[in-house]
Amino acid sequence: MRKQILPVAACLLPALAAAQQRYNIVYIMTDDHTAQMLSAYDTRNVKTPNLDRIAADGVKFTRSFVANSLSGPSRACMLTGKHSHKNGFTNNEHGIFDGSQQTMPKLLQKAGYQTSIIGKWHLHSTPTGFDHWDVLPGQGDYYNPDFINEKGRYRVQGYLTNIVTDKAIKWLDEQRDKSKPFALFVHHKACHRNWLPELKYLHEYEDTTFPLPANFYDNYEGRQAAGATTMEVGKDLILDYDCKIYDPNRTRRINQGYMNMIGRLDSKDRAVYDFFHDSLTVDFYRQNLSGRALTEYKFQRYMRDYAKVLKSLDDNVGRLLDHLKEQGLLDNTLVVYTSDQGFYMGEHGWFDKRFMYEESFSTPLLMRLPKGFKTRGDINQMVQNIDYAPTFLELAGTPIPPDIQGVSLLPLLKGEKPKKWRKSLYYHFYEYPAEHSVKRHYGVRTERYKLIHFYNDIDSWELYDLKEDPQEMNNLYGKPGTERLTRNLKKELLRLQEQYDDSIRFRRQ
Ligand SMILES: [Ca+2]
Repeated sequence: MRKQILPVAACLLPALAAAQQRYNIVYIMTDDHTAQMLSAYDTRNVKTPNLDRIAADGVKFTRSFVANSLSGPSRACMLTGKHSHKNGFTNNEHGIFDGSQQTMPKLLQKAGYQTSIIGKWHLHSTPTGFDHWDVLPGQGDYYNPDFINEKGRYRVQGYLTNIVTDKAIKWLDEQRDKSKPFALFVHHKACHRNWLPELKYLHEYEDTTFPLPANFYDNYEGRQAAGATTMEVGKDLILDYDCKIYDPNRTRRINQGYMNMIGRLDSKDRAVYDFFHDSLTVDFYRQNLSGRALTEYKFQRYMRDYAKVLKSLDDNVGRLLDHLKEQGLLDNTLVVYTSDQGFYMGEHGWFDKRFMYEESFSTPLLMRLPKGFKTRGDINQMVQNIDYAPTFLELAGTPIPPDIQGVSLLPLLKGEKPKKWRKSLYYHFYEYPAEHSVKRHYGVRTERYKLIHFYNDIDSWELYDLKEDPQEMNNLYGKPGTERLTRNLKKELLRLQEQYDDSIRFRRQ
């Protein structure tokens, strides 16, 4: 039989068509952005209209969690689809991410994707698995930040959140190979401590008085680990470093780290910054605050600065969405918005994260789906950041390696109702002794209950009924009537520790 000879153009067409049909991924991850400060989740504090657009046009995960509520470890879980003990990056203080291991960006590259990461990295080793990387050294700076790429370290003038978005847009427009599908990771420093706002937003929210959470004056009764921390708004937020209050005459020693950060501003911008904060400081000393009045003053400063930083972030997410639309990319792209974990906005009297309590165990997760995915609204199944890697791999049409511990969310995005969806989540936090003194702990969360074991230099269990006690104030562990529930949760915890092959386990008594 004679072979049919196709014209050259026709031979190329299927390949071209296949490339065009493959979905792109734009993954936007912020730092310490919590659902209480995202109006698609919670309307009490701020409006985030651009983030809300992602939810309105797509889906909002209402039970979205991390595996380890801390920057580097959380990022490592996301990149590998594995819990901390498997990817090896358990804590920020002693961890260096082993970039030679299997990661989702590397697997996407193998599948023909072009990969790029811009912004915060915080895994200490050089990024691997990215065709293009342009990242912050360590935590990075809000003002006139330094970046590191393959050529070395350099400084960029401007406000970090704007610069990260500029770089993402530039990569999309000018630097990528447009014949390939892409995965772009846009990692913001916003809204990380110490919340330095874009100068144009210095005055935003200054007339807003944010409501105190109901458990702001928590006394930590029955919760030994919660009472041992150093992350209280009243005691532990630092007046100059965090609240930007300092003696206008500069006669007192000011935190050097803070001075270095604002010292990056050029003299004109520095004058604008100082003018605002000097007047704030004069007003602060005039009030002569103490006790609860001082604590609540710090709370308002914290909330306002966080909200200001968030405003620039929301603007920039809107700018990136608009750009994707203008370039005709939205129909073929999964846009993901998440944070590396949640955060306390005064709940339990705290700022920061780390605990397996809901505010910091949770993380916002919004997705705008490519054309053809009809699912909209809330997705209520329990999901975790180890699920992102398998989701992206399945979306890219490439196999999910069996050692990945997360589960692809694609069936949920397709509107399927999987009968065997997970019924419980595993969590493990390691960074202790360390800043904020949150004890090591692991735990299990089911739809309704949570069991946590704090260990290392403590042996303390906590049990919560999330339906009756969503703020986790009433530790039920050891209370009469909870014996069977506790037994079942311990069994489930052990099952998860075995399933995920975590060698640090409790011994069943
Ligand atoms: Ca973080």
